[in-house]
Amino acid sequence: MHDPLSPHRHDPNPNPPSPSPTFRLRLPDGSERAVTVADLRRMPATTAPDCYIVSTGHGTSGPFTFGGVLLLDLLAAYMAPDQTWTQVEVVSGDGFGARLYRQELEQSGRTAPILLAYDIDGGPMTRQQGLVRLIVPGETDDALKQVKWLGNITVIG
Ligand SMILES: Nc1nc2c(c(=O)[nH]1)N[C@H]1C(S)=C(S)[C@@H](COP(=O)(O)O)O[C@H]1N2
Ligand SMILES: [Mo]
Repeated sequence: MHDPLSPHRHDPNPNPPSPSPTFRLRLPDGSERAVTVADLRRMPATTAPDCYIVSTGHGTSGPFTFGGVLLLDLLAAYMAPDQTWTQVEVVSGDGFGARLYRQELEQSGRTAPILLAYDIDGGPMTRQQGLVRLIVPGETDDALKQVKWLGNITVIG
């Protein structure tokens, strides 16, 4: 099977792999949690305005305002502050993934916030639209980091 994290050109898949937006979070200590949209909505919310999805399949769409949780805030909610980690793998249920390095996450800060998005333009994103979707506002390379339908997030120590 194709490694979801290796470089890929990809025709964007319009079809959610399953009805459920719950995803699994795997931590460096080997523990696993199921994370629901309700869990995300209880965490601090962050908004990313003026986002474009630069699609290889159907051209650029946007601008969109995405709302959700900073990936860094999710990690802070589930990991001890002294936990060592270097990178995060984000993979969808349909086998599409992106790897994010700690430096990229920390440098994007709040100007180009890297989000797990559940809202789009002020309302809830549908599963069809990508719920829960990784949004990397600084990425314009064929939308290869704008992962729809998060299935697993693995934090590497
Ligand atoms: N889960 C998943 N996410 C994905 C893809 C995919 O096939 N599956 N395709 C990517 C690519 S290559 C593009 S261009 C965009 C398309 O996003 P859109 O359908 O919202 O326009 O989604 C990205 N995220
Ligand atoms: Mo793409």
